[in-house]
Amino acid sequence: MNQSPTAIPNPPLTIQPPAWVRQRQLIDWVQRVAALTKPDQVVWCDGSQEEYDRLCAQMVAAGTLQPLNPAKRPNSYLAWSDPSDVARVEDRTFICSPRREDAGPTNHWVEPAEMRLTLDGLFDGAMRGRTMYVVPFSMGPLGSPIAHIGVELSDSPYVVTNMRIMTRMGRQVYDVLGTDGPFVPCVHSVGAPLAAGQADVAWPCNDTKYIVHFPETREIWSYGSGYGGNALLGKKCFALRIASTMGRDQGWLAEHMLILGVTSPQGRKYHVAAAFPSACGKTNFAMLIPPQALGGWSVSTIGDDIAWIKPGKDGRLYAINPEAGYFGVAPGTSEKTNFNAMATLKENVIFTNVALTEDGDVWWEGMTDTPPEHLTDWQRQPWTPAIARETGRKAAHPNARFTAPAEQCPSIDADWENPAGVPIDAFIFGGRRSTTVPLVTEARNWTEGVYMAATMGSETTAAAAGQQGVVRRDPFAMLPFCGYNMSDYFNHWLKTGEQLAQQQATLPKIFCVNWFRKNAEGKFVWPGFGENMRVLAWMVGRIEGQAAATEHAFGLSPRYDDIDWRGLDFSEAQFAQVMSSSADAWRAELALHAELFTRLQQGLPAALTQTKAAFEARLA
Ligand code: SAT
Ligand code: MN
Repeated sequence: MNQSPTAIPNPPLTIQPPAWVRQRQLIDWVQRVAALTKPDQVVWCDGSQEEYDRLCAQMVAAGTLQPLNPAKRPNSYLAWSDPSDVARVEDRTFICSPRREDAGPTNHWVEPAEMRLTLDGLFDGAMRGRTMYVVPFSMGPLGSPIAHIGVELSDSPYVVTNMRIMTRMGRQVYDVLGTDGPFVPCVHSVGAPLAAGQADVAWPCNDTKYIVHFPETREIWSYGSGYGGNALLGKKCFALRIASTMGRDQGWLAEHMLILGVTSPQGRKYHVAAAFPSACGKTNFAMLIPPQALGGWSVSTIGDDIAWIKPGKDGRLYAINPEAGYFGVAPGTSEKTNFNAMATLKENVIFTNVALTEDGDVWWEGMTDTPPEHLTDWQRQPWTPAIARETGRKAAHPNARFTAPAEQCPSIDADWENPAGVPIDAFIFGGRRSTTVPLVTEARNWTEGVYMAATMGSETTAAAAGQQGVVRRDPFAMLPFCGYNMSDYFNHWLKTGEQLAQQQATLPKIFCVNWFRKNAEGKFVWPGFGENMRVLAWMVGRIEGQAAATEHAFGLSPRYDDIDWRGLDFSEAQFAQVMSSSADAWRAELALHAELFTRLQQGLPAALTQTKAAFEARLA
């Protein structure tokens, strides 16, 4: 009997895992998610160059990617997102622990069963008309004792190609998993199913967005966005939110920190991990080129965004960069501000939301002193400097990004893939503050350092949707990324210090910095970038017990003469400007700390309220 093809009901989707996938639980999970999301097909990614090239070609055909001029930027592409999908959505980010207090007052919480019902509804058929890609990845060098594995199921080829740059992605991950190795399941859909015959758009997404974490079962579900931290689930969702809860349970730290190596002119090498909020210069600091006049310092890059830090047997803390690429902010990046980043971006890059030049290359504000005469801006509109002057329209979105392989960075550290990690000698915490917070302060002890980090404030940036330039408390630069109760997180840091001290270890020093002080005209006073080496050199001097410091109410600071000024015209008066902190300004600041503490209240470690009281007493 003849039946027309349309009358044949769809057979249940067969997911057909390749022979190299042997983890049974994983296969069952893929089957379940496919049954729920109903994609047209399932593709098991192997991470090969052929696969990457094929997906890029497919996205070029679909209008998602534009190939750049191979003579200018070999093997590189430009993506323009939907104008509504350009940054992380903190309001739509949820931590679904069983109890509200486990997520704490700084996270959005929904009861897990309730959230699962919502997600079941959203993901039912969400991948119709699309392909579901199975993306295995390792955060950290494959097989490192500090590394962990995740698998992302996504209906976005943009996500797959970005994940291949940002993580160790591909078939080799299954060898580490074996038949029963643990992995963090991550499900992602752009939330734009296609009906039969419906044409796709260049950047599918949905106005409804959910970025959901279940810390107890270590699961991630992301819906509605194709962008950065919302969609590349190895990054903020796994390597920070889920990993911070793993760290709490297993005695280690997952931090929003760059990691750098710094070698003194005498050839002694130290490692520093530094936390700054998104879009506050972590990538620039990690790739810093020391001024030549300082004579023989060098800086090498281990990571630019995330550090996983585990205590070693010797009582020191060892850090790895769990990522394999940089998802950095393009605007403001130039040969002057970050030469190494520009060199990293020469080839094999995916750019997102930067402008396109007439000769098929990319441009963004700050890349060159003089902008090109004609561009196509990130919203696909013609752009000229005159249009920009008239309308204020930017050629690149302020949160435009590059995705580039870490190994292409000229300053990459020889140990960046060392599975054992690098020993940390100092932590730096920094916010973006036009006023009040001095250029650099050293904590007198671990507890004081934890206090400084916990009470850090920063002006908001374009990295997250919402109002920009408003000061908010951003403890440890982890406000959007801590997967559990912030008070418990502070406690975890205090406990980590106590445990190291018990082993008679030398604890890393803790410093607080602010590169962003402005004068009355609203101009930055501190030159920043490579000149930050001067502050870093002073810190190394402090680690070595060589550099002097004076004590004041909030800790220890260099005097003008304690910093090496060779090759820079920076006066004592300017230094006083970036170091100044009036008692009134600090009283106002302490009132903001008090507000934070009131908000956190439950479980807030007594050591922090005591430290605050001690500061107040010193200030009185
Ligand atoms: O979260 S993103 O990866 O999009 C960028 C950031 O906020 O650091
Ligand atoms: Mn970041």
